Amino acid sequence: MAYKRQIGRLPIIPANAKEHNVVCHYCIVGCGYKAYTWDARYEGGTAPDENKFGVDLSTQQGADTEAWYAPAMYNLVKQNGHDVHVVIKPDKNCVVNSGLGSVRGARMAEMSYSRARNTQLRRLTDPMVWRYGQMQPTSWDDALDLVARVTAAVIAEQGEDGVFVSAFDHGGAGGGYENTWGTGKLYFGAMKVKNIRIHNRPAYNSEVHATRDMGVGELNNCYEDAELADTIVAVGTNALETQTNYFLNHWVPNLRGTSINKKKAEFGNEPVDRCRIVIVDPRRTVTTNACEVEAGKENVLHLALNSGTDLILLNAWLTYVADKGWIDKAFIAASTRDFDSALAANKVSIDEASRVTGIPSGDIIKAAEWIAQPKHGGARRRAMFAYEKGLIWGNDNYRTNGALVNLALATGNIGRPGGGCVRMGGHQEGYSRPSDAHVGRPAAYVDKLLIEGKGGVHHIWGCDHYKTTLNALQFKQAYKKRTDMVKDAMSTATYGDRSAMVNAIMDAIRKGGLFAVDVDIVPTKIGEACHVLLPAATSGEMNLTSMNGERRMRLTERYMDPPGQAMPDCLIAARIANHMERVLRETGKEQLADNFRGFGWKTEEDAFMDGYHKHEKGGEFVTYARLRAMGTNGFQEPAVGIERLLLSKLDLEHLPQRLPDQNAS
Ligand SMILES: Nc1nc2c(c(=O)[nH]1)N[C@H]1C(S)=C(S)[C@@H](COP(=O)(O)OP(=O)(O)OC[C@H]3O[C@@H](n4cnc5c(=O)[nH]c(N)nc54)[C@H](O)[C@@H]3O)O[C@H]1N2
Ligand SMILES: Nc1nc2c(c(=O)[nH]1)N[C@H]1C(S)=C(S)[C@@H](COP(=O)(O)OP(=O)(O)OC[C@H]3O[C@@H](n4cnc5c(=O)[nH]c(N)nc54)[C@H](O)[C@@H]3O)O[C@H]1N2
Ligand code: SF4
Ligand SMILES: [Mo]
Repeated sequence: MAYKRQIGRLPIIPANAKEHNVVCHYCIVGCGYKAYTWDARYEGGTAPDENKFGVDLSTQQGADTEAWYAPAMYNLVKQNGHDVHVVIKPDKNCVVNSGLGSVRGARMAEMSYSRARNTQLRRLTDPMVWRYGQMQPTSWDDALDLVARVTAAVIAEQGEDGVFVSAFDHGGAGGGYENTWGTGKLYFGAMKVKNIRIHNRPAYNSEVHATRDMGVGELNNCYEDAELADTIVAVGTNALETQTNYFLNHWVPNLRGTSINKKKAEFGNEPVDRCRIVIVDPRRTVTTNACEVEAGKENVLHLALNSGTDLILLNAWLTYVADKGWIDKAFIAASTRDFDSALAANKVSIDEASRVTGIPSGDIIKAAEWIAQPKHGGARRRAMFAYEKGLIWGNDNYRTNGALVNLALATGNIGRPGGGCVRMGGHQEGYSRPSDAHVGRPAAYVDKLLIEGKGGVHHIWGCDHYKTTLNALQFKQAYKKRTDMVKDAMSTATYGDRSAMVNAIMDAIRKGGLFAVDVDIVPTKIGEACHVLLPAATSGEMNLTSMNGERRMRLTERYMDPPGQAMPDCLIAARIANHMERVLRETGKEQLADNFRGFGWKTEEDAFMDGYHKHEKGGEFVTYARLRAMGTNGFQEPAVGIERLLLSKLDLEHLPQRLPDQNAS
């Protein structure tokens, strides 16, 4: 972490500072920011025409002034090789956060690589290889030649199933449509890698299979729906801490009652009730406390269930609201199948639910009333269901997730204003890859296979099993042993003798060793076991597209240089492919080599145009230029109805009319 601010006074942003669109990469919410950069030799002045804010800074500013920034929002960085000041501050005009920052996003500048101010100096600046007993810096060509030769040799002996991969599948830093496409085209296009896992789970599968299998994509509403709901049902989500500005900017106004005019405008004569919230969480979280402060205790129901008992609670609610007739029969008939058998199969009494969950029966019933009892005049109550890791990482999450979707469907709360049954989300999203159908279901349990000694080479992209996998201790023990075998073998060969080196590595692999390559922005724990480290550029050091929890797609514009030789992940993937092609041709494997063509990208924009633009629904309408013009508000995916946002009449031709993509995870 960076605390050395070393500054007594912050420079004034000059009127002619460059302005870049930025989306905070730290979490799913994707708050809009602006990065201002200008030559380090100058600064603006206090006169209105001398500063970016256009106000007289020689006078005291008001309490809510925008003409201000905090030390954490400032740094001195490189841009095209020159020193520039950078200020990254929340964008008041972004509808996601309306100018709010958070303890994470508002430190983006301070958390940038700066040699002048000594921040983030632990960033990887050069490719590193294991050479004579330690990691040593080298060139891209040297490091990638080694990676390609070992990977090709493993494929020759074990086939592509010997190539193990761990890779982000999300947006934001260590992700984005550019980088998921780059890695995806490498492992699912050029190769058909089956032993692949995602950053946060040891297999290549969905976190929320059930909702998808039910035909309900997990990001099916807008942040604005939280302002319109009569009741919010929060299951296993601690939104104040983990989706901060979604909570503050869209839940709180409803909890406070200040979104009432929005509701009236949206729903006309429908009765407007005070927003209530049901929180299902074994712990009393800061979110629960904040809700009580904002909505009043009488409008907050915290159900501190026994952990892992959500399924029975959700089914008891479904049973109860159906018995009471508080269901949306027309919606059920038009949009669902087999409702009666679902109801019969999942019947649970309130008493039984109370016994298992430990929640008093009265509270379970009260919550059911808040969720589904019609409002006065018989109007349907609008409920928004939000869930995250407390449900997703629970045992039996398939059925639990399905039970929550059942309840939302039964009460007619999918695809309606003020409704939704949604993940709150983790990282941003940004999934664009060739088909993963060859992985199959159930997907390989990659970490277990690694523990069991399977695989010859492991490519890791922006994730750290040592810290975040299941059964981490056993994983570390097995992994260290296997990668140490290769390290010891490498020390027996002269580094400059590439074929002797590859032979030594392959000998160790045959005995159970594992060759590991880590692509990250900093040294990681699992990186300590690796033989090659490849330095990635991150958000702001490259142009990067992603979407947030309401499918809002934006472009973060590059505003600074990556450290040293670091490159965007998509270009690292492309260069690995180039080296694979070269090495395979050298050894006469022309056919295999041909698979690695099509990676001539020079920039991340090339990767975007090859991936998202060509392959995603409506992607043909999405370009960097258009995204830049759409600023920090961007548009909500899929790219249909984009005619309202497009720049010229010409753009109106051939509009696609398709449904949302279900690929993102
Ligand atoms: N014990 C425990 N384990 C957990 C969880 C938990 O709550 N407790 N949560 C689970 C969940 S939900 C998640 S999402 C995972 C998170 O686990 P990870 O995804 O492994 O963790 P992150 O910290 O998000 O990022 C991983 C790495 O990405 C690197 N990185 C950042 N930007 C870039 C970039 O632009 N390019 C590249 N190549 N790398 C980059 C960072 O330096 C970091 O080392 O953990 C899971 N595991
Ligand atoms: N500050 C910050 N924000 C982040 C992240 C971060 O690292 N730091 N990471 C991002 C990522 S990748 C993710 S996935 C999200 C995670 O966001 P959340 O899911 O909101 O966070 P968690 O703390 O993992 O879990 C939420 C709640 O689940 C509760 N819980 C535990 N067991 C059960 C249970 O059996 N039933 C129910 N109903 N609840 C239970 C816990 O008490 C906890 O309060 O956060 C994102 N935002
Ligand atoms: S809420 Fe999330 S996206 Fe917004 S500033 Fe905080 S960390 Fe960044
Ligand atoms: Mo996550």
